[in-house]
Amino acid sequence: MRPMKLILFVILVLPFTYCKDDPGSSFSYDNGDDDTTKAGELIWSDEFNGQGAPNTNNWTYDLGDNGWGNNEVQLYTSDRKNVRIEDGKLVIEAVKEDGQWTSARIKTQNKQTFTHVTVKARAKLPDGSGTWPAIWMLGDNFPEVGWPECGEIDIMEHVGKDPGVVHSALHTPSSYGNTQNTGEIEVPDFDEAFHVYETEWTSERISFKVDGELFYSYEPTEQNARTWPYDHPFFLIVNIAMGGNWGSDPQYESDGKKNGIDPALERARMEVDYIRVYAN
Ligand SMILES: [Ca+2]
Repeated sequence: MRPMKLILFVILVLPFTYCKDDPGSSFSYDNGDDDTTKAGELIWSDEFNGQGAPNTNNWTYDLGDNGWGNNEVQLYTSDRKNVRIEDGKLVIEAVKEDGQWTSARIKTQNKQTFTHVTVKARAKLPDGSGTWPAIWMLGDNFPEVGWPECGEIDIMEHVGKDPGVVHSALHTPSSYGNTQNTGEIEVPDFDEAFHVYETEWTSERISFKVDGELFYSYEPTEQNARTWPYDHPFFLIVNIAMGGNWGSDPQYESDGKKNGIDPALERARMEVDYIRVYAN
């Protein structure tokens, strides 16, 4: 290849095609890498600056009202009333209009994916029984292998019917749904203050912290496809579900559905100041 063509190839093509796959390395990610990243180094972030829609370099949408596998009641939209950048924050807001809940679920699928990284998300959560906000990750082979084979990492989940208790969990072929691989921590001012929800994911274990305080760690004694679907890229998801198998509050349910939401609730708002991803 002639030098000028080689330079153009390096500048234009390599950043989009290079995929780090070094088995001797303690970290990898597939969204462009200069091969000099050190543990603890910031490799990607969204600070949610600007106004309007989330950055399309990073985020795309899940849309619709199919219940999302959990009998959830909300309709996911990409409308600014449900998802927007405002005052340096990502705002996801579930809204009730004419009895119908709309909300948003955004994801970095096919845009930004990561393997063996630490994720820190600084967020303030919604209050209200029936809300179910989450910041989480799903294996990018989900379309091919399905769930739970792709693996799931729940960085933060909160159900408003049990206010002030933040949950983190892993879903794997060996334990999923009502998974045994879960931990929780009390965050009494979850809806009034920003806290840093953190997951440290290495090739050996996945640990969960709030404001730096470790409260759960998953480290199977034997790693195999059933216990450890965590050696491939994952994408990020941020959403507020309403009702659903876990979020629904039984005291407000009707017609035998998982639609238990405080009838006095009109809005539920989550704000995310940043999501930062670091090499491990
Ligand atoms: Ca910010």
